[in-house]
Amino acid sequence: MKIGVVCYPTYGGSGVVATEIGLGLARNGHEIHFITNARPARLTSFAENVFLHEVKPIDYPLFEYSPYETSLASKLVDVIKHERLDLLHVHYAIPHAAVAYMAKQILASQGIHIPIVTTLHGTDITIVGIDGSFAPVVKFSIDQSDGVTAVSDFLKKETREKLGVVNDIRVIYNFIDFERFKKLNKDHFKKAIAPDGEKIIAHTSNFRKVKRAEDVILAFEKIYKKVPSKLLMIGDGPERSKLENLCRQIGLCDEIRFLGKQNAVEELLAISDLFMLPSSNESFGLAALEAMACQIPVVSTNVGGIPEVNIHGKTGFMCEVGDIDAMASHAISLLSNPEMHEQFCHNALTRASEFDIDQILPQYEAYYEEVLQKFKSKNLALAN
Ligand code: GMT
Repeated sequence: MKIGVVCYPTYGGSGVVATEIGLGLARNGHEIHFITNARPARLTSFAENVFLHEVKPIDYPLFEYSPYETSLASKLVDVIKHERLDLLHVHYAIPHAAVAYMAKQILASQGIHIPIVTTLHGTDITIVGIDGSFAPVVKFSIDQSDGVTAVSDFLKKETREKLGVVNDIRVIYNFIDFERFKKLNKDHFKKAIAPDGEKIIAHTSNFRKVKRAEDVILAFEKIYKKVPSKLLMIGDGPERSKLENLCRQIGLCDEIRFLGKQNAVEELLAISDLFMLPSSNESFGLAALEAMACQIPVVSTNVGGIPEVNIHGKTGFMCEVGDIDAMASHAISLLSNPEMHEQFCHNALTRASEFDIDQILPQYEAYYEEVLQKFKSKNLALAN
């Protein structure tokens, strides 16, 4: 199949998932065309069957903001027509589902018909999508997609309830590539960060408000009093300077390291003993799954799709949003009980194996086939 993939090229979860699906499909022999405004962060080297088409919006003095949607729609028309794509898969509904719909209509006027699959990732529904300034367009474009997937049951329900979407939604979970995310021996690296055998706690995110990364620091303040430990804050985003100030206020700058955006997250996870995800909402929690694949237990909140990934009392613990005492107390018990910790590490890996890319990728391939068949039958019926 020749498949177009539209996504955000950044370090965010949706871009990562989109890129990994594309690369996996290319390995399976499909021809993949990424259509994005920059090279996706995870598209690091040349891959056979993979093509990149960059969208470059034009600058004109009249525009306060260059109309990216118009440039993307035009690029989609061009790529779909000239590369003869069979299907277009857009990740993150805003604005991709609406732009895909526009491109599809333009192409239909030229006798070219292509089905659109939209994958919902989370904030495109839960935060941005339900905002009144976006909702009608988001709902319409999801309902007009030929196939819709969501990364968790939670997100499927939320899309129905909060946006009133009536289109069928298939849940296809996010996944993990065990070639990359696995327990690695990085003892020399661990020694550099924790020279006296301190425990290492990790948090990865884009430091947006929804991640509540300050709760990681406040919980760490409590953990540190009981267990000699270090905290790794991986990633970057709008809340970072506030977080750094908080570390200064509590006097733990030497114990908390801000590492910025990292390509090889797995190397940092390899030296960690615990992962914390205190988000106020999370449609899936890919960062937690990546930690679990590296055999790290997770202390998280119990919101959104997280309970579909982290199992309370087995692979980690879940707490109410903002319950810093509970997060700290679960972390302390895990870090100070080696037998329990070892059992949880084992359970984390077992659970993560259920999300192996080799199990999930065929679900996308089967779904594409299903959507294509339905699309062809519908077009045939319309033509007769
Ligand atoms: O977490 C973010 O803010 C980034 C966002 C994205 O779309 O890039 O992540 C969402 O999609 C990920 C991949 O499907 C999910 O694992 C995250 O849970 C989800 N984030 C939220 O729902 C807050």
